[in-house]
Amino acid sequence: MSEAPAPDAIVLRVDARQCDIARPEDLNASKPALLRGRLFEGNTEDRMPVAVGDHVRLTESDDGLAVDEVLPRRNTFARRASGEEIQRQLLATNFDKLVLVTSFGTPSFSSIMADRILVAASFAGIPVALVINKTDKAKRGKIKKVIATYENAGYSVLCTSAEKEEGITELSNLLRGKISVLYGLSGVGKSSLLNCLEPGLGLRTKEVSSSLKSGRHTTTFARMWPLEMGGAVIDTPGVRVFRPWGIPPHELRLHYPEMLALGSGCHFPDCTHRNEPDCAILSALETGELPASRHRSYIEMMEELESVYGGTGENPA
Ligand SMILES: Nc1nc2c(ncn2[C@@H]2O[C@H](COP(=O)(O)OP(=O)(O)O)[C@@H](O)[C@H]2O)c(=O)[nH]1
Ligand SMILES: [Mg+2]
Ligand SMILES: [Zn+2]
Repeated sequence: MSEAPAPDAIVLRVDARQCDIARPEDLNASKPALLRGRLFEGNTEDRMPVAVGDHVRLTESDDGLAVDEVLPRRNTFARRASGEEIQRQLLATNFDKLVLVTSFGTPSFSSIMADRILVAASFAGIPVALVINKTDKAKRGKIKKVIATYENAGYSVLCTSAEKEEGITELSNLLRGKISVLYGLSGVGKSSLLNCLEPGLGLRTKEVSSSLKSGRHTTTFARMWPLEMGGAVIDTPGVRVFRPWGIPPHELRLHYPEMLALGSGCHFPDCTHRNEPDCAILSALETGELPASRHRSYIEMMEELESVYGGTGENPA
């Protein structure tokens, strides 16, 4: 059987044994490609060695295209996979911006969930924007408090309503010309926002979700969609649990921008902001300068990371 190299491509979608790929200059021309068994060999860290956004080397044979090799990644966004083993689940790679979509109403805003994802983006070195959707579902005061918490922490925050078509121009400005990942709980309005943004694209995402609904065991898959205005978005299935991957516990505090700034006032340079004396973070909590929700999510994640990665992670055995 003849086998010849084919031009490198970008992965648009991945399922158990196969993926969809396209040449970077025409992301609309998607083709299926098999995943070679050797991609799985010797990789115990990842549940699935290929992710949306990967640049891959291909070969073409009578069986069609096959992925031979994943080229070096410029970044990876991942979480800890569910299950007994400590494994990484790659969510997307090689992209410019993570757009964390949250909402009021249903589902309601979860600061714990938001903070977990923001920390993971920071750990991956990926710029992030926070979108608060369904602003038509909440009182002004409630929204204002959330905006203040995250703007004061140093994040860029955008309020939208897909229902009232508010904030859509600002959202296009955020996405234009870049590769972005839309990430957040199921039902926050990711697909609806995409519909508002580019009706043609919205139709395609709708088709995808209805076909997946009718499938068996519907594991849903992330998918990259090229945007007419330039750039692309990776629409992701709803997430219910988000456990950060690979963050050494003592580094967690570096991924809360406002705590990093305030923490320079702590007595101990390696203060974990839990019960140390003269802790600037605990003082800021008392005065209300640091919102309780931010410290709460920090403590929760810290305990989780310590139980997974052991101790404070500072003196690995
Ligand atoms: N009231 C209101 N409902 C919205 C808004 N955006 C989306 N929805 C509704 O929320 C539900 C879930 O939206 P969908 O786009 O499928 O969420 P996804 O799972 O994040 O893609 C749908 O019934 C939408 O009509 C909004 O801004 N305001
Ligand atoms: Mg959706
Ligand atoms: Zn401290």
